[in-house]
Amino acid sequence: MKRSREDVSAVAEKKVKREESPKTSSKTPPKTPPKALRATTIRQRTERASAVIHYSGEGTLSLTPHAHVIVFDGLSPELAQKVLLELRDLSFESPLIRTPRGDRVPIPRGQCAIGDGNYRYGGMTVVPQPWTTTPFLAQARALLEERLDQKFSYALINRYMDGKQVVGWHSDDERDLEPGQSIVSLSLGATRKFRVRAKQARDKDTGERAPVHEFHAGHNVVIVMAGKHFQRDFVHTVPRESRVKDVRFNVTFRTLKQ
Ligand SMILES: O=C(O)CCC(=O)C(=O)O
Repeated sequence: MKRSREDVSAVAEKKVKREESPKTSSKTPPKTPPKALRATTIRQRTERASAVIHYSGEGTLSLTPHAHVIVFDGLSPELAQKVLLELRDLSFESPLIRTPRGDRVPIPRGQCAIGDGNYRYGGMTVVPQPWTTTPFLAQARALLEERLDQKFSYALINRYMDGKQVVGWHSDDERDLEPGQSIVSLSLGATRKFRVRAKQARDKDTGERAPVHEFHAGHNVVIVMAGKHFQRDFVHTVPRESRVKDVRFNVTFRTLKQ
């Protein structure tokens, strides 16, 4: 049966209401904005596609008791600018990655890493340079460690030259990462969309298509994927946006297994 736009919005709104109630679990990382993130618009796309729920501003969205998105303004404007300049000077590569069909294709963005150990994904190892290469990024790491009460040993850095460069739907659940730890994403440069949705595209009970939660990944915005089941239960993406003509850098701070 064809669903009207109002029907779908109402369903999505109900879901948002459920998600907006802030969780007080001690598992939620401390020192994060206490307020719940509010949906600003809800857009139904086609009958076949999920509703997209947009969020803006700072706050926490609890998707489940064990999966939260926390958004806040990251660094001082001065430090953000220094980190951006530092990242511009790094050299980036687009290595070949193995697709689910077994082909090997270059990733549609540039990539490099800073850190203390190796990180493997998609059949490749991303060998990092030491933290001393990027002293301002190391300073940013220290501030985020203090704020989120978590140690980060590795920073994967993505460079999107414009809106044609993307990262597809995926979760960061590789063996080399300490399970259940937050992954903290710092955006610098052009604003892009950052989307999250349940891995299971349809609700088990109702058969409804899972909504897509969309956040503005603007300059100096930090988006934390928190909670022990975030990467198990959710996927994320930075989709194509042909209108974006400027470069964006993204740093995801991660905790490697010891
Ligand atoms: O660019 C982003 O915001 C996301 C990057 C990402 O998903 C990743 O590095 O795994």
